Amino acid sequence: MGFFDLFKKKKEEPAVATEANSEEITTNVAEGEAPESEEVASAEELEAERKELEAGLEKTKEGFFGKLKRAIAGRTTVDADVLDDLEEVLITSDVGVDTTVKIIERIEERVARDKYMNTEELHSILREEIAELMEESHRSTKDFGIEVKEGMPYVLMVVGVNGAGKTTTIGKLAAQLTKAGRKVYIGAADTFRAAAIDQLAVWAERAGATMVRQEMGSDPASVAYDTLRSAVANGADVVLIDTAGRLHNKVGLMKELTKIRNVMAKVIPDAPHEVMLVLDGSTGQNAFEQAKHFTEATQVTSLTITKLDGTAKGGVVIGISDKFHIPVRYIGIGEGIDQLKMFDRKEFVRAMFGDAK
Ligand SMILES: Nc1nc2c(ncn2[C@@H]2O[C@H](COP(=O)(O)OP(=O)(O)OP(=O)(O)O)[C@@H](O)[C@H]2O)c(=O)[nH]1
Ligand SMILES: [Mg+2]
Repeated sequence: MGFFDLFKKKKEEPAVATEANSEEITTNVAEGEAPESEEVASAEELEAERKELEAGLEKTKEGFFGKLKRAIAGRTTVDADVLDDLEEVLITSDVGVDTTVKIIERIEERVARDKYMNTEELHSILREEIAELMEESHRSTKDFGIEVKEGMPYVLMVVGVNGAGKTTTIGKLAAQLTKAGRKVYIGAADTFRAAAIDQLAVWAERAGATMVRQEMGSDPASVAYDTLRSAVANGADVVLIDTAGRLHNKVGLMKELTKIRNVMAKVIPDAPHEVMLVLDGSTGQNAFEQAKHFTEATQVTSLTITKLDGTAKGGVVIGISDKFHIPVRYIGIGEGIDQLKMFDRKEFVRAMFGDAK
């Protein structure tokens, strides 16, 4: 659940025909009679959100804290041995070597400055340093963090390897946006296999979004073009473009993504407004490799890390965000439609460390 539950009345507008090969599927969503104004999340809702996030990150928290606890058991002050052990804890929690070194150096500086630091203080300093390393990505919780533009659809292209969770993330995101009263178009530009298009169609229907599709095997750029044309003609607020993740060869990937971007810019000159790389958090270090691969192939402007439920490798969120200087926009903590969360670095750290004492 998002922080805001907005059920604005969906506007009825006539569908405008898409290009020759495309088929447009609009789902009629049940129209809610809901308040027009934003509802501020209540304390109970906030608490429920926190509990859900904590549950989703439980394995990472257990792994990290279990190791940290063992590392500092019986020690009272933060000395070189404790720092060595902390370094190992961070690395084995998938934070990544570079970010671990950065964190250790910062703590060393503070120990040198403050002369004495007990192991309890270490917790609160770790929280501070970790939160600071990650970039804040959302200015507002309105529209699930998407900065919808007036008069032009906001175009978000989703990239990532096979199985990372792109289609699922698009479905969840579309659901949050339609719930916020936004008109959402989804482009099935992963034309690699029929099942991929059908899977997206199921999500689009659940979310109450309109999907634009072509035959399996057709040109992804052509699907993206048609989706944008149709979205503009029908006054959509947000366009989500699904892409195939099978092009492991960098040159091929670069060509494909560049082609899709270029045709979209023909319809909306500054599109795509966001290129979101979806990474499977449970792959740990592999997610770093994928981030490297994709950032070299195209300009990636945001990240979503999925499957953080069921893995102790959630430390990747910290390391990837720091290493690539790309903000994490969302995290996936389950397969359910409402199990995509807006990433908030303070809430993330809070879920990992618990409330400050
Ligand atoms: N537990 C869990 N599973 C997830 C999450 N996100 C996605 N999945 C699952 O991961 C699997 C792959 O997700 P897809 O969305 O199909 O991945 P994709 O990137 O579109 O894959 P391709 O279309 O094959 O490139 C599905 O079984 C999803 O249900 C998550 O946050 N948590
Ligand atoms: Mg997919």
